[in-house]
Amino acid sequence: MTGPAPGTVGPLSAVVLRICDQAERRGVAELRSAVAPVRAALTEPLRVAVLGSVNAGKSTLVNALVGRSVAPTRATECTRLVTAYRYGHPELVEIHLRSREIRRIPLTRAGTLPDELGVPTEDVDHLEVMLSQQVLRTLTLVDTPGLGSLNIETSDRTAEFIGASGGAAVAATVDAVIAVFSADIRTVETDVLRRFRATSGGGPAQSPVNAFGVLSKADLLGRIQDPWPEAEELAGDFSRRLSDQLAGVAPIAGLLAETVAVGGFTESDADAVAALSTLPAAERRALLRSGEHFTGRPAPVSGQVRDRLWCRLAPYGLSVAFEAVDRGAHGAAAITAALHRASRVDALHERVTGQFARRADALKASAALARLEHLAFDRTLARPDRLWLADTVEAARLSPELHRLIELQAVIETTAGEVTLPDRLTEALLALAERDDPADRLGLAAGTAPEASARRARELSDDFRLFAFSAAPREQRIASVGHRACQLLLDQLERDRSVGSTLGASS
Ligand SMILES: Nc1nc2c(ncn2[C@@H]2O[C@H](COP(=O)(O)OP(=O)(O)OP(=O)(O)O)[C@@H](O)[C@H]2O)c(=O)[nH]1
Ligand SMILES: [Mg+2]
Repeated sequence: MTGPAPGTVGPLSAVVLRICDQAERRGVAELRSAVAPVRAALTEPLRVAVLGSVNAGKSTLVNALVGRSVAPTRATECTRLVTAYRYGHPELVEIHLRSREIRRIPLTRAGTLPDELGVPTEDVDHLEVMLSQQVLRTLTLVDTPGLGSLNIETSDRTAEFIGASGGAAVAATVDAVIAVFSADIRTVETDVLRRFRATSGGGPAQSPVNAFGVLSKADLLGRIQDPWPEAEELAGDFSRRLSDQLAGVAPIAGLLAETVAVGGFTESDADAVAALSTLPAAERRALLRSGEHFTGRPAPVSGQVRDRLWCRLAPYGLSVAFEAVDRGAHGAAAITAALHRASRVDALHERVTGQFARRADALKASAALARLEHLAFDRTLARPDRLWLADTVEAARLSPELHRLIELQAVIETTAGEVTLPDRLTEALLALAERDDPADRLGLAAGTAPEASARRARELSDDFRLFAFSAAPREQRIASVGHRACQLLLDQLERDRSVGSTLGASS
């Protein structure tokens, strides 16, 4: 199986990987096999699960993110199975059976999942689909069966896979979650999200780092020409109601996003839209009233082509395309650019790259620590091993090496507006938590001399400390994180300096 080279493990994940190595060296078979999946997840790209109710638009969103219409968006056997899309050659489908056997079958000629697997779905644990899409080098996307499905087993598969069902947490291999909503929030979703949060390491007082929401099908809300005011209002409402479980909810037009991402709007589609645009405005509006109107009313484009346009763009996309042509857009590329903007998919990409991919190391390390912590309660392991795990994980959490996880959490709380620091300290905390080079972390130019960096670290450390004196408890806690980050950075600068002088002396 193709995964990233072990060398690409980030510094925080490396700390947790060392705990896994120590666990293996204890030489206890049960402990070793319990820790093996945690270890494996640390050496792979971040695993992000897309979950939500039946028909919410999950698979459409997965396709939009993968950049290929590979996940089925019609009811087939596969929509009832957890399916991970990951980077790998050659492209194929791995059927992971409950018996632990793995069968391999090809994708269809169109490069999609086959409708039938040739194995009863009850025997299948999950599917892993190897694809050569570049985006999967940094993220593995996991499509899940709809929560709240009439078929309880289908729904349970999702809960089990993301580790939200009771004791199965350790089996979970998901580091982060995108929750997809259509028009409402159902209890089953909030339950699963709450349990995911509990098993993935986020404390109740902290904002979620590893989960955000998408209000998909935003194009179906409000006016055809401009669904956004209603979509934003609803997304804002979801965001407030789920603020304990999600770092915000972004409205997007998922179907349009998929069409654009997979290059589904062609030159012949552009010609068809141009031909339809010649119709009077009132007739265009009448066409957009329903699928039957669009394909059935007299128009200078064949019914078959119109059917395809309706399926790929839906009324909102068509209205955007007409408007683009009215404004002089010509050809597939120009209309596609307008559709891309109109889908608001960039908000999703920003979250996926900003919140998830950029913080992959921290998210993976956090998820792995939480999994190890859960193992400490796993009664199938011997008591000494459980105690050892509990102590080792606790010590790691408090270690200077993993302080970055605490800093990151502090940033999330600050940027979510839950804690108010003076702007200069917010900026300083952000740089400390999110950057790598010591000078850069202190807001100084790259290549700044270590002495000047140390001076700045001391100043900043004092600034955080003095602010904490008169701050409210929450702010105090965040400021002390900033203070400790500065102190640890000072230690690092001292160490680097002494290594430098030793090297200087020996050369
Ligand atoms: N208009 C519109 N239709 C959408 C959008 N997203 C999905 N759909 C349609 O909604 C239907 C369901 O979409 P899927 O992506 O299969 O939904 P799902 O959540 O994966 O469904 P299950 O796997 O069966 O639970 C399909 O017909 C999609 O084309 C959207 O943003 N706008
Ligand atoms: Mg689906």
